[in-house]
Amino acid sequence: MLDEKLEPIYADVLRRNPGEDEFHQAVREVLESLGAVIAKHPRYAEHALIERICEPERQIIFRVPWVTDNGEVQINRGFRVQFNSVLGPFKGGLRFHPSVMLGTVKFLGFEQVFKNALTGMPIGGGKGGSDFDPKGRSNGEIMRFCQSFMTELSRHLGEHTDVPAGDIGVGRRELGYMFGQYKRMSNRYESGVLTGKGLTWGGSRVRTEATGYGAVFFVERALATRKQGFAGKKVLVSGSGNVAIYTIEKIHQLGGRVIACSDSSGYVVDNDGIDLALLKDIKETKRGRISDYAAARRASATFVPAGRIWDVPADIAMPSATQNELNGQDARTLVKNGVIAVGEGANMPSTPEAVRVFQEAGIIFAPGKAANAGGVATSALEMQQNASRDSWTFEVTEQKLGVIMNSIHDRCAEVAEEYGSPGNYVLGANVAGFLRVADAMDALGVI
Ligand code: NDP
Ligand code: 2IT
Repeated sequence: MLDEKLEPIYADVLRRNPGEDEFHQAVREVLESLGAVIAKHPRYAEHALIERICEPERQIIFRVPWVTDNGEVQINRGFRVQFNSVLGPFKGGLRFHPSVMLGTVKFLGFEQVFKNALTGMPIGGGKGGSDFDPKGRSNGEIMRFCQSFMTELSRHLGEHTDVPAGDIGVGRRELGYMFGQYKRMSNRYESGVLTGKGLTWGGSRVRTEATGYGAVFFVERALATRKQGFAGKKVLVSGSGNVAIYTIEKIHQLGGRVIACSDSSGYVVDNDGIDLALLKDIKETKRGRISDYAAARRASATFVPAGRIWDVPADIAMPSATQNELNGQDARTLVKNGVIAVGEGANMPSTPEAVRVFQEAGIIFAPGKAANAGGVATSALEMQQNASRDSWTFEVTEQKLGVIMNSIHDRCAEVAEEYGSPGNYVLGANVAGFLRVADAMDALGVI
């Protein structure tokens, strides 16, 4: 429910951003949490502070022309939404997927503002990407696309201005091509302009693993509040990309068993537990499909084309693919099958109805902007290492990630309690993130 003072603000967001359903959804979720804030501290409803937070500082849309291996000219659209820089340079990933449109990038940028605030680190929020579809493209085509994309985007970036990283469809390879082009154009070795870099060219250890590991650390800490843990638990992890793979890795290290994962063509169930070395080989090295996994593990695995992974009975679910991939019906199925915790590795993977079902069932629900913040937090650690020309060991970096995730968890829990809803990590994350951004905005005048 929206507080009546917030209703006109939301109506204005709908009016100013027509057709951007995902952005509306993300804003509404945060506004629903802010009723409790303005009831306690009415000053946050003044000076159009909330309205300003809902409006991006800058939105950039550009043409990305490139040439296929066959010599055909293609046109894609590039985006960068620089949402809020009150806490530091704009920071957030780039997504290459055919579904990307302005509303997608705006929803992700808006989430990123609060997520980055929750990390406690000096980073603002932004997001970018393109409707380019990397599937089936050669290395040469990916490189030419990335170079053209960066040629235009570069004029808006800088280590003190805006610092992109990866997201769906953008990993080490794409970041390499983009960093190479930025370096040529700027004639500077400006390591801090991108994060998620390779270890030989300014990257940080643990950045590859960070989002998945961090999500598992958050859920492990939440489970501990109920005297539980991952050990011995059966887990579903949707997706099989960067976040999913390292979620599975950390769950296995903690003694849990991931029995199913997926991609956009369907899911696999492997009752012996997902063979991670095989999954990495198929997904990271061969860039294959999840059905290839089932074909290689005939004895224990089955492939279910186009089905719902959430139908598989399990103790814990970690949606780690994409937005709105888990709906109200899926949530009811999970609850009926006895799920005790849901941790979002992806951004906004549960629909509002699904979130309600989890909350009414009283299970642990860890929202993406808190649970998946380990990725961007480790990006901020990469920026620290770049600024000091230093490079830390895996152990030191992972330990820092663990400390950050515990502190995000504890801050969300503390704020949820303070605002009258103990255990409500959605409220805790939205309010804790909002307060940090709002206080800084207020201090800097009307910006
Ligand atoms: P990847 O591109 O590495 O993997 C994405 C996975 O999700 C693939 O298995 C892909 O399947 C699946 N997927 C993507 N889109 C869809 C769709 N529309 N329907 C069904 N499946 C889909 O991306 P990441 O692992 O990096 O990102 C996953 C999620 O985590 C996203 O929500 C992202 O915003 C979020 N995130 C990522 C962070 C990071 O550091 N990378 C940090 C925080 C959040 P297929 O290959 O078939 O397309
Ligand atoms: O959604 C996210 O937090 C990311 N894709 C990572 C952003 C980053 O800058 O590391």
